[in-house]
Amino acid sequence: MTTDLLAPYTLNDSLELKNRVFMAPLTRCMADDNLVPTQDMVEYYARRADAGLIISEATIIRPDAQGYPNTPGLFTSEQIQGWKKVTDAVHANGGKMFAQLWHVGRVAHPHFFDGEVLAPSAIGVEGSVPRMRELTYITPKAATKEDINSLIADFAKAAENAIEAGFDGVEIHGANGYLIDQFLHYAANERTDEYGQTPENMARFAIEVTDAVVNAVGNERTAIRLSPGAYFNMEEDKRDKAVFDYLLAQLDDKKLAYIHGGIFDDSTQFDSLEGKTTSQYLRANTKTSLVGVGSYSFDDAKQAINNDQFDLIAIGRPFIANPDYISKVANNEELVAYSDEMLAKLF
Ligand code: FNR
Ligand code: 8K6
Repeated sequence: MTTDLLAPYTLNDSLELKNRVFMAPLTRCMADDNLVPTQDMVEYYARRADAGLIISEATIIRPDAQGYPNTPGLFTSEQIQGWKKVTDAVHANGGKMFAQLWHVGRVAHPHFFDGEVLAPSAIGVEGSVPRMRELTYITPKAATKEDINSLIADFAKAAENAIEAGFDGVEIHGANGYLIDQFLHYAANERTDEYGQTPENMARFAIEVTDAVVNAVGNERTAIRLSPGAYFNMEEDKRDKAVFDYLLAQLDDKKLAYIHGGIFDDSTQFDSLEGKTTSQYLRANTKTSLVGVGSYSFDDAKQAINNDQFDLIAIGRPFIANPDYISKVANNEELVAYSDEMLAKLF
């Protein structure tokens, strides 16, 4: 029997979804200068409420989490009220929405805030901020134990704020070379304390953040995105796999809503994952509901789910190009092709 991706689906007996197609988190850099969601953002998300679950664009947990212009936040009451308008509009259209909680770590830039750039270790990235190429990345400060405790507390606080803002849950952004991912890869983590050197230690920050968020909002409302293969602002290292093996085994006990791969093209095979793709590796190492992503067409996603490669699919760029993605694929209508120029405005 083939699975109908567009039929209602109950995730973990707790979250009723209209279908198995998520809108992937997509940074748009369109919040106002106080990092508050705008009316255009309300309408942009409301137009996409036919997705089974919308995952918000990555949303910063506190000021020093910022690495790109006008990315929204979830740490002021104004930002919470702004997001409430978004979630109300999505709910009014019958949709559901999780907030993606973000700290960019060493990819932050002090242009955006007063203070230091924090990361696991004082290892910088090459290059400069997208859209603001004059801002060259700086060498971060290795977070102290006190910094780490405050980061964990601020992830939990942002999760609470997300629920206050009307989100149905949160996805911890543990992927794509940002703060949590920096702890998980040897290329960015040279710590010699209990957060470095061994898989158990390198997974500790991700686990502590997850535990704090679960404690704040509940396991069924907590998900995490992970990039076991390094591909964005990160160098691959064959030792990384043992860190993810350990982390995934620990996460399984927490009964999270889902695990979501972080990758642009899921046909990418990683040497560090013994030649596996992101979804192949994750499927083999977690029992948690798995969301696949990365350059999938609807038909390819259907086939992958029918082959039991993952349970749900997240669609990114096609959802930018087609606000009515779900009705188009349901009716076999042709999709508008995505192009980078579409990032210039919300529609
Ligand atoms: C992204 N992606 C991304 N990922 C994430 O975890 N948080 C984010 O905020 C963003 N922002 C973002 C912006 C833009 C413009 C693009 C194109 C991508 C990655 C995204 O969620 C997804 O993994 C990829 O786009 C691959 O899926 P598609 O687009 O091939 O379906
Ligand atoms: C849209 C501007 C703000 C940037 C937000 C960060 C999200 C990433 C945007 C796309 C970057 C593409 C990088 C793809 C790397 C693939 C390497 C194989």
